[in-house]
Amino acid sequence: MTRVGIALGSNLGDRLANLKAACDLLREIAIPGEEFLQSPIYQTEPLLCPPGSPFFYNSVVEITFDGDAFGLLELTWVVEKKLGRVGQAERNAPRIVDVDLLYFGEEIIDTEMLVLPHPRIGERRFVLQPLADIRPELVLPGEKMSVARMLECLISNEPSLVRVTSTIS
Ligand code: PH2
Ligand code: MG
Ligand code: MG
Repeated sequence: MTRVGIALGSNLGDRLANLKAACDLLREIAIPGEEFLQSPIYQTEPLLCPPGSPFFYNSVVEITFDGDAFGLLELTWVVEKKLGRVGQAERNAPRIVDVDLLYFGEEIIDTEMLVLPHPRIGERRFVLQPLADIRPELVLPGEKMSVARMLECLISNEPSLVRVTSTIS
């Protein structure tokens, strides 16, 4: 059994409902009775998205999962599909939901399909802030600093995030 961090984002349709629905599906994947951590939801400015993209709602959850990282990766695709996400040609085009693995326990994975910990955690306030809300003391595999410290050290042009709710559900 492994503690796993997962980032959720939505910038299409009812963003709050989309994040809640994703969270409900992740509850079905998580081991029942184990702690299900969920950050507040933030409204965030699109980063490296096509011009005119809507603002995102972002949050992070941490669950306990029984299985391997690639199995969980496939389940995240199932969640995205169930909520109606369709493949788009344009990079970072608006999406109903984006479910990204951030870390899988202590594992370091570097394959074409999956890189963990997620290589851009340290650059993204829309990930670091909600992650620091739920796991400030966490030191990601391969890192020296805690997540809270990474957030303090973040140099980013992203404007500060606007908190929309205190938890997802
Ligand atoms: N996701 C991206 C690219 N840019 N910007 C924000 N604010 N939030 C996201 O979730 C996001 C992004 C790629 O998945
Ligand atoms: Mg993403
Ligand atoms: Mg993704």
